[in-house]
Amino acid sequence: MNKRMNLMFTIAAIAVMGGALFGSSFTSQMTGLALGADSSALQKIHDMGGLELVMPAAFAEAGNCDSDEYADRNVVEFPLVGVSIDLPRLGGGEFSAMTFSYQIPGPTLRVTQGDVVQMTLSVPSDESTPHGNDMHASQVTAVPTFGAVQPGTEKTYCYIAEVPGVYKYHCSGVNVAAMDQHVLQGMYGIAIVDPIDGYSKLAVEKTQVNDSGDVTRDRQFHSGDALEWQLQYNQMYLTDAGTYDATKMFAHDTSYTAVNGQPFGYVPNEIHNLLNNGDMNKNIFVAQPWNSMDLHQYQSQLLFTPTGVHNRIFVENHGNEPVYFHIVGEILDRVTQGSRVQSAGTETWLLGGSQNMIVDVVYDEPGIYVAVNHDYAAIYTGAATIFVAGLPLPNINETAAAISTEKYDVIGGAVGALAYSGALGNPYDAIPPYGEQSIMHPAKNVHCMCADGVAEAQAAEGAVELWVAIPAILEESARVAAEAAAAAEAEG
Ligand SMILES: [Cu+2]
Repeated sequence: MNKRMNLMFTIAAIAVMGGALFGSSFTSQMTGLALGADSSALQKIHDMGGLELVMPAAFAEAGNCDSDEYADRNVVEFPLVGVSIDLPRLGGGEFSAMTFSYQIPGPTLRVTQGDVVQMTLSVPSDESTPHGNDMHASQVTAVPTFGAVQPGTEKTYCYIAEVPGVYKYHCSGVNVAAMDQHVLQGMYGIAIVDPIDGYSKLAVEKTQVNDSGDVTRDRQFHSGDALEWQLQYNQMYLTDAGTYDATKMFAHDTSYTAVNGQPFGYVPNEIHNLLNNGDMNKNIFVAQPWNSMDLHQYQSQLLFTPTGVHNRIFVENHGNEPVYFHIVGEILDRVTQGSRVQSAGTETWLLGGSQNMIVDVVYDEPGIYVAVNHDYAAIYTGAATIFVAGLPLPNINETAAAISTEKYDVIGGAVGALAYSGALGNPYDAIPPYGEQSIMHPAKNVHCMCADGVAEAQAAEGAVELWVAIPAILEESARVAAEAAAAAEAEG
């Protein structure tokens, strides 16, 4: 059997499985390529009464939330909605997104090792397909726990988060059928399970010249508290119409590489240009694809951090291409998976599909650093994420100082926070929910590949709508300048 036939066989088998379990509901999800092969086998399974008959009845209790085991533990509820919506795509137009709770990625769950997670997935009655949720942080029978939830119904299961680390969760499609489509169109997210005894302190390799003039090791330590980030990688395979393109997926022909649901979602925009002496042609990065305040929550943003601070980055690869995680200009000070350190002082760390890590990094020098998937096809399709450490941009500092007013102290906020996030905030969707050892970001701005309702909820939590704030700051600055000029003229 050649490779192609093997592939066809696998797809046919999955189609049979999905079809047998869920009758005809799966068929709209499968591509013609997948279905053509073996409808007679499908009929045979159907005639047998479906594969569901082979499920042991004991599994009916899987994920039951009434277990005595949970009695004295902290229970964390995690409600999700499986829903299809249209979202904007790079270059204009929209794509047919599938989401958990109207956002890509879905909400991040954060618990402590030993907590009980009570996950409820509900699917609205007008949704065109069932969905399921496979949480990699759980250790429960996959069938029927991760099985499809029909439109108009909901399903709850519980598990103990026993092992610390970062874990993806993802739609399981219609009992595996069309799982590729559901995940690659947006149904994925992460759970962070904090270690029960906390994050360990970070050692960073440095050298120094001692009093005798010898170069010696100067290992520097940072506490386990950190400024935290989340970066989730995935591929997008789209037709021109914005629907899922299975042919491209099988060919590994990536349309875009998304980071937190958006290709090039963390690069400079016109706000930074406005501050950069207002020279809109002098970009500080070559590509500014989401470059207008009219884009609201979809406008690209930057990640701002002070120098000398312990950054903890939770990274997940949701896709089916490897992620060669590298930060241009930096060395990864530590790489951890689960509670085991895998490497320290390393240039790049490789994540296969559905693999994760925690990267600890301290930026020593003020400047621009770019987190990439060091696969050129990935970089140029969206996997470039810009960190700005400290206050390294003199033009912006000068302009920010000039537009600072009593009402909007732009430069004061930035200087006070030792990073531009003190004035512009950090993008909401790049920040995981705060844990016990999180250093607070000075401010957040509204940013996400999400429906307007999610953006409004971020704003209600205090995140800054920069498309509102920046014009107001500029207007106020102009008013103050005009008043000063009028006063000077009156005196003159
Ligand atoms: Cu789904």
